[in-house]
Amino acid sequence: MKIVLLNPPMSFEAALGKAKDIGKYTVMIPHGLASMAAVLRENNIRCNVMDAYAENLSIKEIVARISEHKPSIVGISAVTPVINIVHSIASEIKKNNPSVRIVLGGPHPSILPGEVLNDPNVDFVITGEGEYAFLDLARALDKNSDVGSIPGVSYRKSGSTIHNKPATYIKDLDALPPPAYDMLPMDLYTTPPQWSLASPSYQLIATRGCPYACGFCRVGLGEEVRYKSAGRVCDEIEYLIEHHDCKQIVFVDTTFPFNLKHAEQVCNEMISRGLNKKIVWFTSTRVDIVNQHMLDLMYKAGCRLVTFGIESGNQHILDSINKRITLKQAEKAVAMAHKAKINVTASYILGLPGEDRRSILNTIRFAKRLNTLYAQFNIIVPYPGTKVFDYAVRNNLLRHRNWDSYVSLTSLTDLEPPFVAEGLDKEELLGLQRKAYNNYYLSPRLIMKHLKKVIVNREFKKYFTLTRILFDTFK
Ligand code: B12
Ligand code: SF4
Repeated sequence: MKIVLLNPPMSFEAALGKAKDIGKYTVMIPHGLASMAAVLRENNIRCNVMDAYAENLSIKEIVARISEHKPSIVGISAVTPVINIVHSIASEIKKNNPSVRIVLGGPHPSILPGEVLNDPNVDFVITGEGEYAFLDLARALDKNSDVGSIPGVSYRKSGSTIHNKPATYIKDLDALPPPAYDMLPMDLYTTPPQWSLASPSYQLIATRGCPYACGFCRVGLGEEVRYKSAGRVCDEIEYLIEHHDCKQIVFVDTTFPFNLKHAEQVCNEMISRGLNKKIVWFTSTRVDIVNQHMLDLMYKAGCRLVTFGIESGNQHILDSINKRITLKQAEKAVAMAHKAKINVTASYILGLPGEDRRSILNTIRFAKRLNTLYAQFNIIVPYPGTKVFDYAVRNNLLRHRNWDSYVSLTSLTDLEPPFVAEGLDKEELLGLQRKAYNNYYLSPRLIMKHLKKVIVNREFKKYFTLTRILFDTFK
């Protein structure tokens, strides 16, 4: 039995329009596939990872490579905006290799397995974590045995769609083998310039799961947070230093640190192994989780940049999306991070349900008051499985289900926003996003702050790239 795991490509031009160059800077390790590949290998199953996103492969090139590998199963990962490309790839693979079984997994198939299985070229969907469900499915297919008892698997049988009982989430993340980095094109991975503190930079996962259920979000790895031990996290970092000369780690967890105890364990282990002298790191966490002691320790362990999801400058909007934070907590967390000498990226969402021009202007004002080094103003995308999606459907505000357009939206593409809140129209929303970026980054106070960093840290190349991207994007 031979398996190919595929990270599908995405058209930067279609998704990012004039800002397509940004795509080149956001090619990150597909950690889900890397972990699944490691589990297959550990169980003596031959497997390859094809990162068509990183290699920017066309459908033709993907199909040609798959024909060379001659796999019996192809597993493909899908987020919402790539699902249509994934269906096209599945169709082309089947045309050339009709006996290959196609299995889909990842955030989009996990929430809409029935819709995905309407495509006759897709044989199975695995919902939730893929490692063990995929291993069990592959073994069952190899032996031609029944798949009905494998948790997490959906499939067609006699004209109807069967959803087996859901799989339980993996309790002990340390029991997973380390990600199969050796199967990936490691030289191709990049970190967006605003997250980039040193190069080469690689991504890592220290936890899985999130209990918060914010209205705009659904990651799909369960509500219970599971942690890699401090030793395991540091072993993975040491591997990346030894084998790939890693100088920066980007934690792509939904929330890391998630609590003080784990933060202390990981940071102290980094310090005791001297990793804080070899790498710097960046992470995303919540404003209600951090405290001064934690941030000071994070700095000591090498953290230089943190993202807080602040989302809105309006308390009633924060409450309506179930963010469970207050504006006061946001201000305090940013002040504490600055005191700890950690720079901050604040992430905001514009156009949430109930928003109008006034509330968005409030968010822009609030963002300016916080004065973080970077601010990101994303327009809401109602991903299936989120409460915002359900709200849009319920209130007849979902304008289309063209999944290709479910990407970060800007006025630089011709993509139609799938949702525009009742108090706004599309042009106004896009105009407010432009205003947010212009107001934020053209403030003399922030320009001075960045200039100081350019000179003190000699970050000329990074700032040249960032300025070019911003100029291309918002000129
Ligand atoms: C890093 C990251 C990126 C990186 C790299 C993505 C990549 N190649 O992996 C970049 C910056 C490029 C990115 C881009 C986007 N991302 Co992103 N990203 C993440 C992030 C933070 C981490 C992904 C990760 O490594 N997770 C850890 C691993 C272990 O989990 P996993 O990937 O989900 O994999 C497990 C299961 O899903 C499953 N599985 C996954 N693939 C497969 C395949 C098969 C065959 C099977 C059986 C199972 C399976 O098994 C895996 C192991 O258990 C997640 C949030 C998160 N923390 O998960 C968002 C997330 C996946 N991204 C999301 C989104 C929306 C996007 C964008 C559309 C944003 C945009 N620009 O508009 C783009 C899409 C571009 C693209 N083609 O990928 C959403 C997906 C929502 C959705 N419904 O699709 C998430 C969940 C964030 C969120 N909260 O909304 N992303
Ligand atoms: S936004 Fe962050 S805290 Fe909220 S549900 Fe998503 S991952 Fe969890």
